[in-house]
Amino acid sequence: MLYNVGMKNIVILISGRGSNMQAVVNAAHVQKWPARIAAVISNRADADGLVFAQQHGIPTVVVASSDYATRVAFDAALQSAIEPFSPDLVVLAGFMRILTPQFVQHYDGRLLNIHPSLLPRFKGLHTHRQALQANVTEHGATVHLVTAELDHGPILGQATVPVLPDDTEDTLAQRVLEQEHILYPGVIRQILEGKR
Ligand code: NHR
Ligand code: GAR
Repeated sequence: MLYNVGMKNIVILISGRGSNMQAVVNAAHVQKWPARIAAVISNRADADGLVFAQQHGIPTVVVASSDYATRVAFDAALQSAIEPFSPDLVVLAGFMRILTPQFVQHYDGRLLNIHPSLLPRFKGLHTHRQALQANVTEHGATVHLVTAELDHGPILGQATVPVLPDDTEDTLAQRVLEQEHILYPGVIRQILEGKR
């Protein structure tokens, strides 16, 4: 295809399975977004999501966090890997490394995350366990802009699910994940359409 100047570039960062990345790739294709998934970048060489990206002709890059002694050095390498793709948006999709203020500042306003809880509740890791322990009746996921302070950035969208009496971490995580796959592409599409 000819290079299309109207196309925005999206770079997706993953650490594992990459099902949210797949949902974004599929929505971009099916809904004919004015955007290309320019690259999928993982901090782990064994991330399963890399296979899907390769099968879909998307450039992949591994920047192994284990190769870097400090967060600052890793984030500088990550930024160097991202920059050639001239991203309009950098999308965290199950990306498991806390990012330095320097990195976050560079992508200020262009860096998104999906977090598996109804922020501001249950920040950090093991959010489904946190929700079950707190005995909440509703749980869900949040898309937010990434700021230096973890899971504190401006909220762009949320999806809610019920917590059922027999839920385990796994059943709850699965119910939330199904909603993530609808929520994340929806919010990204709104941003591309200038509605946010
Ligand atoms: N970075 C900043 N600066 N701000 C945010 O809001 C970020 C971020 C990086 C990632 C995703 C986040 C989530 O949605 C995210 C938001 C990783 C950890 C974590 O503790 C916490 C939250 C999130 C991602 N990571 C460990 C670390 O020491 C490593 C854990 C592991 O490798 O398994 O980096 O939940
Ligand atoms: C998703 O539930 C995502 O919200 C969460 O991990 C899962 C990744 O799944 N993200 C975090 O916990 C970030 N710390 P995926 O790799 O299949 O998209």
